[in-house]
Amino acid sequence: MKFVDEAVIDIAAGNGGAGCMSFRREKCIPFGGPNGGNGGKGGSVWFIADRNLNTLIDYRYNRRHEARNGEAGRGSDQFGAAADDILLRVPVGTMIKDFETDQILAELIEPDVPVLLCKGGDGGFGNLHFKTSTNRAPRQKTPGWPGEQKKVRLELRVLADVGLLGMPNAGKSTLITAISNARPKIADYPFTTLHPNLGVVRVAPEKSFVVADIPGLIEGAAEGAGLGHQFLRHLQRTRLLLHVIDAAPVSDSIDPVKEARALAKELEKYDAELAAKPRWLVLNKLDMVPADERAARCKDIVKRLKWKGPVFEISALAREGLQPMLHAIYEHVRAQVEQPAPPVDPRFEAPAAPAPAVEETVRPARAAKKVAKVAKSTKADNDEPVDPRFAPIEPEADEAPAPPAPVRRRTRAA
Ligand SMILES: Nc1nc2c(ncn2[C@@H]2O[C@H](COP(=O)(O)OP(=O)(O)OP(=O)(O)O)[C@@H](O)[C@H]2O)c(=O)[nH]1
Ligand SMILES: [Mg+2]
Repeated sequence: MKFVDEAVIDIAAGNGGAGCMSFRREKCIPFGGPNGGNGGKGGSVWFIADRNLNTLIDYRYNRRHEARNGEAGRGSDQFGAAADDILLRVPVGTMIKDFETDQILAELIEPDVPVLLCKGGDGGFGNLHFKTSTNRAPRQKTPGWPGEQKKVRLELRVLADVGLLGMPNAGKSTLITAISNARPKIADYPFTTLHPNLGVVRVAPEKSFVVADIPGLIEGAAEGAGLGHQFLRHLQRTRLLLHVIDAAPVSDSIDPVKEARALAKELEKYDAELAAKPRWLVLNKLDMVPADERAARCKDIVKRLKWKGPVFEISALAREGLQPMLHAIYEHVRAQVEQPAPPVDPRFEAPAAPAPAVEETVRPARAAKKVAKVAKSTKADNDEPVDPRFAPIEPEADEAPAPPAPVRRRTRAA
């Protein structure tokens, strides 16, 4: 099936139905009163991410999606029926942008969570709605509200943890075939891969991550050389880029270092944020290099590139050197994924905090309470609060009481 990762479509919600103006007219029932019903609500347009889709091809050929209008109200107290909403299914990872302003309207990352894009118009009021005790024969009614309409651009950005980046024929598809369940086409001519392929890599039974293989990138891709650089958008949601380099080019005129630098420049031109993502070097096709030359060749490439980040020396075809690389990637991806706290079942007690911490937090509070209680009781006993600065000084136990001061008496002179 053809892979399409971009489409422009028109979406329109339904208009609300008009309200009705009508009066009850029946033999022997004079002044029957108003009985015009309200209009129904127009249908809304929702988008939902579907795990079973991986291309936007349906939207390339079917470009206008409209929900139906709400039904108008009628006499005899009949309200108009609301129209059904429409649900447009897109692959997980689709981004919906306004065509005119390029503003992001929604990103469908979670599968099966509907997102409202165009709200249907509300129905108008019939004259029954305007009936009051003082206005018993209202002749008002309102038309329905118009539904929203939008022209949107759908862009698919695949959801992968790791992206493979490299010149054509570097061995990206061979690598994803060796490490995952993906089976893309592999051939010894450039641009074998024309659209992204996803593969799940299982490092251990419960440990896995997703890799994306994209078409090769060449110098001048920003100007449209090769397949251009539009498919780089599929790497924007990854957490790590693996820059695959053919360390054993077929001809001596091809310099892997020069090619690697050109590719880094193309990344910069496309998006500075993408270029700033963590990037690891993967030197491939080392089975083509004699064993005694391998170390020197790799060292030379790394030195000339002035590369400071991690480097892996592998052969995707011979499946050599893959395991250490996969474990390192898994650890990196795991460290970046935020682990949400496990939900606490309210029926069971929360795990107890360490004892000293509890003591520390509870003690001062209890102590403060005790002090307050004591203070209160003291206050109740003695009306006047005692200021410690003026409290009577108690003599110490071992100190002898001070002798009474001599009493001076005036003696009368005889
Ligand atoms: N000897 C050897 N050949 C390899 C290795 N990896 C890939 N190749 C060969 O290189 C050629 C290109 O491999 P692909 O995996 O199609 O390369 P690619 O990077 O996906 O190329 P594009 O899809 O065109 O961008 C094929 O003939 C592979 O057999 C390797 O480790 N050793
Ligand atoms: Mg390929």
